[in-house]
Amino acid sequence: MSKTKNHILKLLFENRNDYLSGQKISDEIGCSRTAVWKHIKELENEGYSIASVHKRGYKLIDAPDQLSEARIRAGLETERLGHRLVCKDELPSTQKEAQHLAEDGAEEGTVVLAEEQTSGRGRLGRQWHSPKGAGIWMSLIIRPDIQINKAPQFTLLTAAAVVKAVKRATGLDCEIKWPNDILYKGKKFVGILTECQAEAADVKAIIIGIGINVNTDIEDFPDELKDIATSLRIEAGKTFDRAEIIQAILKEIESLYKMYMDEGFHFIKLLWESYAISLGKKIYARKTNGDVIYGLAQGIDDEGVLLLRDDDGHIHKIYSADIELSSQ
Ligand code: BT5
Repeated sequence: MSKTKNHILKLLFENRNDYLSGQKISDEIGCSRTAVWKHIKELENEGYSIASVHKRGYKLIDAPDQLSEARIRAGLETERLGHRLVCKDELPSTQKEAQHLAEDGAEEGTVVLAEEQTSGRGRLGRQWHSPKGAGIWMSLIIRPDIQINKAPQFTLLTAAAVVKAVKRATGLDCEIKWPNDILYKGKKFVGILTECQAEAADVKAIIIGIGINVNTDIEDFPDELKDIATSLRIEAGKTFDRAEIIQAILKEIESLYKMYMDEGFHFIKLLWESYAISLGKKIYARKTNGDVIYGLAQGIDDEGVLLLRDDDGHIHKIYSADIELSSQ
């Protein structure tokens, strides 16, 4: 979409409840009223419904359920995150695209979004189911001045921010399963994948991938996910505006990120623990090498590592694993 058309759309979204005069739009954008009218016609051809009333101007009545830059920008309250938004219809993976952009020097706050991912990725090469228009598939580039061993803390920071944002945007209370799953009543609807670009021990970029099942219906899930996955629409029985959830997430990540850089991990850790379901419970941790450790999830340490006490009282530090709650 051209820059001018995008700008007009943003103004229409920002003034959704009012008519906006053609003159006001042309003054703001610096183009003629005829040019504004032409762009409005183009937007209508793309599926936007815009009322046009003589002497009053234009008003947005309805918009296609599409994640456009203009839609997300109108109402985005962040200072830095999202100041560059790359919105695509289809990508193999937003994570891969963001990795390339970060390598090419994309600035902090760049966000990549796709309506559909054809090879969405989870951890350890697993797949992430990302059907068209049903969810939020996004990757955010940040460039904190930290050492690489601190990077996993950003998975926990992101999880806490997403829980807060989902509550704010939808009213639903959800929980975190260490390290990167967000569940509602025991079913997963958010996955987080943080990846790092580093030089020696210094972080150059962290790419935070967030996948959220927003308006997915149960029949959209493949059979193997039907019993373990859910979506906000399935749980709340209504359709959500994905742009509002994205705005809330970027806002929450920005404020926790600022807190992290000013005061360190401590507060984030407390917040994360308040949302975690597994703490204080007996769990099985299946490590990447296949070993399974059984014990009590005691908490996380200051690096974000899970501390597991086995029946002999020995404390295991779990850096990477899948965990399962024990029924005992
Ligand atoms: C994750 O991995 O949960 C991280 C998922 C990150 C996805 C985002 S979307 C935007 C960005 N671009 C990408 O390509 N990826 C990121 P993990 O903990 O490994 O969980 C993967 C497992 O979750 C799979 O093996 C399935 O069992 C399950 N799963 C796959 N798709 C799902 C979905 N849509 N909803 C719930 N569970 C799913």
